[in-house]
Parts: sequence; structure tokens; C-alpha cells
Amino acid sequence: MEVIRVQDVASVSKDEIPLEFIRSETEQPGITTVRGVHLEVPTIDFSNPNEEELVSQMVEASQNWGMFQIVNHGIPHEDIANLQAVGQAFFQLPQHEKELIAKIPGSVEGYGTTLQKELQGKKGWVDHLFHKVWPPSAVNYRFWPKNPPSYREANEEYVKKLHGVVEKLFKSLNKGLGLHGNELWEAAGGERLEYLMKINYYPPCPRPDLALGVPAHTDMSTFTILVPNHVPGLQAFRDDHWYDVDYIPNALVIHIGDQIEIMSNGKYKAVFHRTTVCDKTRMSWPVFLEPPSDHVVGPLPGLINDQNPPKFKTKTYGDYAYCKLNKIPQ
Ligand SMILES: O=C(O)CCC(=O)C(=O)O
Ligand SMILES: [Fe+2]
Repeated sequence: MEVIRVQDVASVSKDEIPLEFIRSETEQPGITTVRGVHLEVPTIDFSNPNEEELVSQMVEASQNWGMFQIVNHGIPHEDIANLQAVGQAFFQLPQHEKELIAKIPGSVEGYGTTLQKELQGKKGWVDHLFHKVWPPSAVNYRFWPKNPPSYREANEEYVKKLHGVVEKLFKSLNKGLGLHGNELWEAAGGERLEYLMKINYYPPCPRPDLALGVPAHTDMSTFTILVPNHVPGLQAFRDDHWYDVDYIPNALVIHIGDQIEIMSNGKYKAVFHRTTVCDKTRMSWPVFLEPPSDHVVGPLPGLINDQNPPKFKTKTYGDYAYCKLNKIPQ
């Protein structure tokens, strides 16, 4: 069966878009985005030598927004630029070349478009590519582009640099919960923690007021580390309103995901977010930090007592993901 990609739909959509991309009035970004109010997700300077201050900024951002941007994170600009360049080059390949690494039934990894329609039968204005990048035992190069030839090296260099950021985020969030050692990271899978790379490709859209890229959701990961391109489009939900997230050159966007919310027993909040589209091509590179699927995740025992009973079930990440993807209550 031939699959229609949004990139193809966009290339023939001049003024209008197909009905299945038109959101209901409760979702249309033209109606539901807050304008003229200056409220921003926090930006945190990762090089701040005052560790206590850094931790408290992160705690506050994780409680109030579930999202923040980090600057001075230590990943060289060149590594980020290379990651972006090879991803862009892949999406510019002729369609038949991209289809060589299309998803196969049952796989998360590969090139694709969300085929399963959402509840109201709507589709997002976005194509994507998923592949695991860490640990080496979880990597399947079958789903990595062979073209451009430097794709693999650019991704591996980025991941090498990413470890330091992952470690510092886990340690700071751990401290913010009053825990010792590296408990949060261990509880997330420790050495077995998987890094799932995604590239989102949002083609230009003639009706950005009516369509959405990725519809509103929380990430099911522990947290997500995202590189955007220079075209804005990410929005965060807070106090019943949608706010644009500014593009800050060289910043990384951090999303608190469901598993950190669960492990922290609700102290940290998974951010509800979505993406809008516009007349330019937007791309983003989120890396989802995920426990392995057989790993059991629940509220950390050290945070539970008579006054603070567990607010979430304890279950394997695989079970959690199955329920989430099939819209079954957890
Ligand atoms: O493109 C973005 O900025 C966010 C994408 C996103 O939320 C996702 O892929 O889960
Ligand atoms: Fe997301």
C-alpha cells in the first residue's frame, strides 16, 4: 500500500489544505494561542557555578512548566549544526530513497507519518524519522539513513556530547527531590537507559491558522532533550492557555516527560505541549530518554509515606507505552 507523506501533500497544497488536517475550533492555533502576554518558559544557564541556584531554578521550572531551555550546556555549536545538516539532507532526498527506511509493521523506528488517525480523525502536518542512538546494544542501523554518508558520524558525535547533559539533568533533578547519589537515573534504567532520536519535519503550510504539527500531548519519556531549527512552532500549555516557546539560538529545550512525573510522585510535571506550523519548513530533533521496556517504573519509595501516598501505578515502561499509544487508561 502506498503511503501518503505530508511532504507530498504540502507540495501540492497552494492555498487550501485537505479537510483531515483542519482542526476543530477548540484546537485551531489561530483561535487558541495567547497573544500579547509575555510569559515564557524559563531559560537556565547550565554553566552557573552556583549549583544550589541551578537546582532550584530547575525544580521551579519542572514544577511550574515542565519545560525549560538550557543555554551554555557545553555541546559545541558545530555538533548541533552537523546533526541538523544531515537530518535536513535526509528529508531532501527523493521520496523513494526515504522510503527505503520506512517503518515496518510493529516498529517504532523508521521513516513515517502518523498513520493512525487521532480520535477526531485528524492528522498532524508533519513527517518523522525515529531511530535509537544509545546504548549500542539497542541501536539498529537498518533505520538510520545511509544518505548523506556522514549521517551516522554526525549523530554519534552529538550523542557522545549529550551524555554530559543527560547526567547533569538527572543529578540536578535528583537533588531537587532531596535524594542521594544517582537514584533517579538508576530508577530510570541506569546504564540501560535508551536514547530515542526523532526528527520532525514540518513542511510549509498554507493554512497555519487551522492545522497543527504534533497535536497536544505529554512525552512518555523520562525527559526529552530537543534541538529545534530557527523556525518557531513549539507551544507549552500552562494555566489553561497555549504559549509560544521562543527560539533561542544554540539552546536545548527540555521537556519533563511522564516517567519523571511518575517517579517524582507528581512533584515534577510532564509538560503538555504541541506544535504549530507556518509558511516555512520547521524541523526539530528531540531525543527521548526512555527506560528499557521491561524496566519497572513507579513513584520512588523514598518519596512515599503516609502523608504522600503513591499517585501513580508502578508498571513496566513497555506496559505504560502500550496503554499510552492505544489510548487505554493507565
Ligand atoms: O517539534 C517540536 O518542537 C516538538 C515535537 C514534539 O513534541 C514531539 O515530537 O514529541
Ligand atoms: Fe513531544
